[in-house]
Amino acid sequence: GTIAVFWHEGMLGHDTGNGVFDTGEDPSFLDVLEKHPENSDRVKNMLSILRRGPISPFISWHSGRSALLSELLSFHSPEYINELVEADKQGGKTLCAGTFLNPGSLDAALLAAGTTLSAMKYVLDGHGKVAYALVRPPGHHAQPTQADGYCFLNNAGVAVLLALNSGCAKVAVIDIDVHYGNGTAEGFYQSDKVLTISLHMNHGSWGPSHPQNGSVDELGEGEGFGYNLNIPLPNGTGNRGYGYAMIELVVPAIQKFEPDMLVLVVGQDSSAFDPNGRQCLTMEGYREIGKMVGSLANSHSGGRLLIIQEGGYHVTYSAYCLHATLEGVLNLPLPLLSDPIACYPEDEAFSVKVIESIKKYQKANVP
Ligand code: 6DK
Ligand code: ZN
Repeated sequence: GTIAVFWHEGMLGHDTGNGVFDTGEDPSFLDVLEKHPENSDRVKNMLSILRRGPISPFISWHSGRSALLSELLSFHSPEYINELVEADKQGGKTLCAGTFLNPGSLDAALLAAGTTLSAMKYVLDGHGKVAYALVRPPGHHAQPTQADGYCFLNNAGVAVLLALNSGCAKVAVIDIDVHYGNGTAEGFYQSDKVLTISLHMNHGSWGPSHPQNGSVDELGEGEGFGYNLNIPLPNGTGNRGYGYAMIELVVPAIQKFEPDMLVLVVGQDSSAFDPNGRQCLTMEGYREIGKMVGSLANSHSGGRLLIIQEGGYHVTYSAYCLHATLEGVLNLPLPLLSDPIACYPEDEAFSVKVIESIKKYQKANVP
């Protein structure tokens, strides 16, 4: 198979600036400020690894487009869209912590939403089975009536509504970004047509987890009760824990729901090297998740799968994890790209053995 990648250069025009963003600390202590984690470098590397990495023969390239304001109103309120348009006209505005609408930001956000719509339409029209929307700014925190956590427009939300309005009866969303996909969950909280599943950091153990909800008891409301599944996982869960959560929780939920369309909302901030996450996935874990999601699509949604980019802030490793995820989705028999940095032996006996041998050595040699 191949994956149709949708992209538009204009999304690079969202400039998030420099500062101390991960924790909100006072920047006056520091002489060297980092770029905002959600900067254009990260997607430039995602783009280039798909263009020039070993997966490139399996990729077809498609241009994204700008969303019309009217296309956003299925998910967002007219008042909120107006607020964005006004803020843009006035030269920009900070909408909430870490979420800056600067000149060029609204254009980029419209391109992200429109590019996601193009990718969804491509799959709906049957041009291909699997599409990937390489988009920024991200979307899964954006709620019907407000911006949140670097997100302005809910790219997944508008695409899901396009699917529902194009004859899909049921759509399932699996969100593996390290943060809770609260905006998407909220948009479909009362719907039994959209199953939203989010795997994310649980809260309380580490500061920058965002937002401060996403617990297991938030199951949806009214007709939507039982159609929002939250899977909050402890810091350090890693490949095996994510694999187990997929097999034990996600796979059965999708089997039961039988969606016509599957959406994978992907963030590489669940990786072991991400400044904004502590979940310790490596390329291997992403490859396995990709494999499972690809196989779920094949057995339940006629192979139809839309993948949407969200967070992922390590400028090198995010690109590598994206590559690994797409390898998994394609179910390629051998890894095409090896992991340049991860070494997380998960077998406890390994370190026990090493320590025992050091003990033995010291006993014999230290006077
Ligand atoms: N920081 C995302 O990866 C976005 O899910 C994550 C957004 C995290 C926001 C963390 C936050 C502060 C706190 C205080 C002051 C400034 C900044 F949407 C995705 F991009 F995918 O609130
Ligand atoms: Zn995230």
